[in-house]
Amino acid sequence: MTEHIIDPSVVEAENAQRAADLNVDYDTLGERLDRRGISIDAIKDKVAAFSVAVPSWGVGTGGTRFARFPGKGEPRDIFDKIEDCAVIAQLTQATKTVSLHIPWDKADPNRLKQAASRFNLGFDAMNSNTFADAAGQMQSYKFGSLSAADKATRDQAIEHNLECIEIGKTIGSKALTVWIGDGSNFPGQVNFANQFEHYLDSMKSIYAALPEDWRVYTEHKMYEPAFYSTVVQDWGTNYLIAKELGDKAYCLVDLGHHAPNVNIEMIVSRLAQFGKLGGFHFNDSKYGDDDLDAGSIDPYRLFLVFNELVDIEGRDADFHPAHMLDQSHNVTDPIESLMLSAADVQRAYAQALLVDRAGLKAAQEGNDALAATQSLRQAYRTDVEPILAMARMEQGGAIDLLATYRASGYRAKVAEIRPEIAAGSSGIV
Ligand SMILES: [Mn+2]
Repeated sequence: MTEHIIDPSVVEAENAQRAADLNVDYDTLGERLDRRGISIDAIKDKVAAFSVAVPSWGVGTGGTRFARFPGKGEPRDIFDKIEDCAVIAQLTQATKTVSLHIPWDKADPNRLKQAASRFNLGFDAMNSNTFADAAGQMQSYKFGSLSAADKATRDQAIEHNLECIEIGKTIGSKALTVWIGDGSNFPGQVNFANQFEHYLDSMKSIYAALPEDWRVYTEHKMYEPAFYSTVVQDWGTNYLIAKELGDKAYCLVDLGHHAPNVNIEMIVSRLAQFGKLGGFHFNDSKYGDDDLDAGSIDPYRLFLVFNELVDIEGRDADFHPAHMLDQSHNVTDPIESLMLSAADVQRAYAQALLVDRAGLKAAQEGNDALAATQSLRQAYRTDVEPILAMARMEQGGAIDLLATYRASGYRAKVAEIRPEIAAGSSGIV
């Protein structure tokens, strides 16, 4: 039986205050959608089946290069993090898996499995870390990891990824995500071709150790921490990697890892068309890789990404990209941010499901630009909140995420148990 961290009676009491209004709103929206030939229940069922993974590191306060300001009741270890993830899952009913970062979350794999199964949580992709030095490691990643000039450093980075796969096998993960910070800070510092060749050779060794039913996701990022050149800098290089490695290799798109104003939804379409779109890291940004909450800055872009995903789903029934939130929470309670972000990702999906695909196709083929774009805007402008709230309520989640979480007093309770952490001079990125 699934254990609940928030007493279900709290959720029920909060929902009881809002259920009557929700039923009216749901029926009203149902009638409106019915006029457009859309079954609200069918949309709700798809929304209910949708899940986005929570990254273990997301439940702690992030930080910037300048400072980190920890909140109250910060998780002390991976087991506290799993409990915070369980709260998010209980209230949203939209985050059924947790994604681990090694070595940050290193623990006895059997204990990890037990801890997650108490709350009926599964494990999403494993994330390796060769962008920072772990305590006691022999070689430093200061000048690179999988693409380092030094062979002993590359071997150590490969070995670390193999260890991530081993842990993942025990806890039931089915994928490895690799993001490296390798690159250079000065023109001439590295030879681009040699560096990329080292990277590909290292990735081939990792790929060879993947179990049959696993995938490897490589994640591109334009810049940072390397500020002149980055080895895996864009979707073009990422596609080359996935092609070079083989059928189990896919590209991962992090919404924040692109130049400003880049047409990300088009990248999504291109990668999917050639069978190499593996999944997403959802977040939002204003200027760069800001790791702000998904849908908080440009919700229309998030919708446009999901518009492509629904289009691809319609053409390929076997299309199952991995979804994960990848955010850094500096000024909010991470649990609150992650709950609302999960709901916003669901919202974009629900809105994309409302697009009149036949009408859109006819407008496109008839070169009616305005009718085509209007069919997207009509879907985007529909307030789908009653669909999301109904999907949550029916599964035991909260109609009002924020109000219910705050009424539960969870943060104050864990603050009593978990000791306060001193503010640091720099944070995780
Ligand atoms: Mn990411």
